Amino acid sequence: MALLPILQYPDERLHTVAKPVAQVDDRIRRLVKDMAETMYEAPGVGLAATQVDVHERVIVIDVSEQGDDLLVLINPEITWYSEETKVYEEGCLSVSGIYDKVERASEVKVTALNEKGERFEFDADGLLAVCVQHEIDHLDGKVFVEHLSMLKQTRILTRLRKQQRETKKVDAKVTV
Ligand code: K1U
Ligand code: ZN
Repeated sequence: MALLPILQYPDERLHTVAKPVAQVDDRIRRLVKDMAETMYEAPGVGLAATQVDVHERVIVIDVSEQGDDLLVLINPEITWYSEETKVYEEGCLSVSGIYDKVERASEVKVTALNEKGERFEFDADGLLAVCVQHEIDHLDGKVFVEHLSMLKQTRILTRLRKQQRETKKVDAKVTV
């Protein structure tokens, strides 16, 4: 297994639209294992393949308290959104240190393939519904901050660019 580097916003590659998986084979199962290891180590409750620079429609999620209930979604599709919405304070492993409120459908119905390539369906609410919508946004090249106002997006970009400049300076000092 391997830990995969996670792309950091505003990396342009986060805006790539992922392609459907043509065949669920050992290559995809290896990607799923590496993504799960990367998500648990981060730690996070979800990860989309886009975030590790693989532009295929694969997601891993674990919203359980013990972190022992991995959900693998290959070629996921949301087939129904509730009219009722809910605001949740979201974070993102590709947007370090930024949390903000996003309004999304409070319940969704989802269809996807599992690691064996079998289709399954489920209903999601609560954090699972938020997470599925957040991760499918990643596969469509959208990062959660793009749900926020332009003013907030500008402030976030300024903060992240400053953080990234400072990290580069520290890295340069360490290598000297
Ligand atoms: O897609 C990602 O970057 C993962 C993201 C998923 C997510 C979280 C919350 C709302 C919407 C989507 C994260 O996992 S951010 C980290 C996080 O929420 C968390 C970390 C440790 C324990 C519990 C939660
Ligand atoms: Zn994210």
